[in-house]
Amino acid sequence: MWNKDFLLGVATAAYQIEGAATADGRLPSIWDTFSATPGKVLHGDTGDVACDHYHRWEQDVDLIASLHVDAYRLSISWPRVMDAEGNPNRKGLAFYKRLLKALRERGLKTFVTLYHWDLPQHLEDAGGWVNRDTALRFADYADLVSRELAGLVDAWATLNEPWCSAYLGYANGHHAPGKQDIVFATQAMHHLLLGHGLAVRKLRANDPGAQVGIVANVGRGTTNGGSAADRRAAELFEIQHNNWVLDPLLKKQYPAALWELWPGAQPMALDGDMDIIGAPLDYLGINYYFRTNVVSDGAHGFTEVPLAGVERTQMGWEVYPQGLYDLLTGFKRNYPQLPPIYITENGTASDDKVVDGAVEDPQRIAFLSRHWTAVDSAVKEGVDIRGYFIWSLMDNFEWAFGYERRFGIVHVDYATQARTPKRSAQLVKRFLADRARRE
Ligand code: PNW
Repeated sequence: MWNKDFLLGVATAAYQIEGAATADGRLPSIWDTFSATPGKVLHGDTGDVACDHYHRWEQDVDLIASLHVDAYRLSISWPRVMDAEGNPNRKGLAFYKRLLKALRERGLKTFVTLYHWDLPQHLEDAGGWVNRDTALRFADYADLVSRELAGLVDAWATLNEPWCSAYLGYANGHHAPGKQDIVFATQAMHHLLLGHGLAVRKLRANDPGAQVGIVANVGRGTTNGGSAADRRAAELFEIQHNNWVLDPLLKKQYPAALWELWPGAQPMALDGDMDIIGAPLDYLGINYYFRTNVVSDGAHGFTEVPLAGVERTQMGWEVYPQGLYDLLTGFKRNYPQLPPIYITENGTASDDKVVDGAVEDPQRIAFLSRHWTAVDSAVKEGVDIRGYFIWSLMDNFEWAFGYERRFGIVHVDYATQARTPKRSAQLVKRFLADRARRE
């Protein structure tokens, strides 16, 4: 797997790194509103400045190139490139054109996500993803961006992690817009997926040379309980996390078990929607972080019971590389239509220590190497995996956890915006230099 045909990259997202929240006519997004609402984000942190990447992008392109990675995954900020009437914001578009050209000049492949959670606030004010019209607005946005940036992108992704947008945004309220109603969440998911399908048509028409896909976060669910109900609970966990998104995309239907879990929460769908949603994909992006242990809740669902004595990260997430192997091989078994896969995110937050001026992150180094082994094993089992992106290039705004949780292989000192490659980044760089020598 470790040859230059298997892409190794680093990933970021617009709201998490760009800052410049009001520059050049950028409109507010739901994350500006959410992070400015007291109690929503740890320490009241916001993305107003973040890593100031909007102003420091040239230096950041140098940084990415210095790692010798093959590819860079970024996202476009919808409220930066389109005004409330749907007209282009030329300054915002020019930023991404400059950035993508610079990446291409360095020989980097570009993976561009259209929606990494920063919905324009004016669309949320009109109902957000619960409103079917947002799917149509998303297709307009995809149309604009793919006409403007055609030829500069190797692989488009429509959405990043629709599960997070729908469930964390509209059911448990941990993410923007902070709504708490499962009926909203299932409707939001349907419109996210519909928006995806409509956007796929625009991307293919406007940029025929690029790959078109979507990115889903997947979680492994297991149980330490002994009953059949507990085993069913673990299945339901995965149905709720993974199949809620993957079945519509790859089987053109929602898993029926969802409506046992959430009676009465079926979304309103129109004739033809599932065919739009299930349009063929060139690739599927998979983001994997951890395993969740569950038992039966005694009714039709599951309850999480954290396992004791396992290794956890700065997020409290269990380190469980086996889960990535289990999921990848399971998808190959269960989805005849499974397209080629890129691991579009994997990585860990850790509490790094500065020792003699170097940033030491031993937990991240072990995490990455164990997950690479899991991916390698899945490739050997015949799963078609074409690349792997580390989340993240650099420390950034970790959503509800603000700046306290650090996922970067490059350390960011937010007071000075100094970027310092951590030990993990040095290892990645050395690994890729060795690979280049072998080729
Ligand atoms: C992903 N969960 O978010 C996102 O794509 C990134 O922007 C983010 O920084 C990264 O993973 C680390 O969190 C997730 O609760 C957030 O299962 C929450 C979950 C999964 C992914």
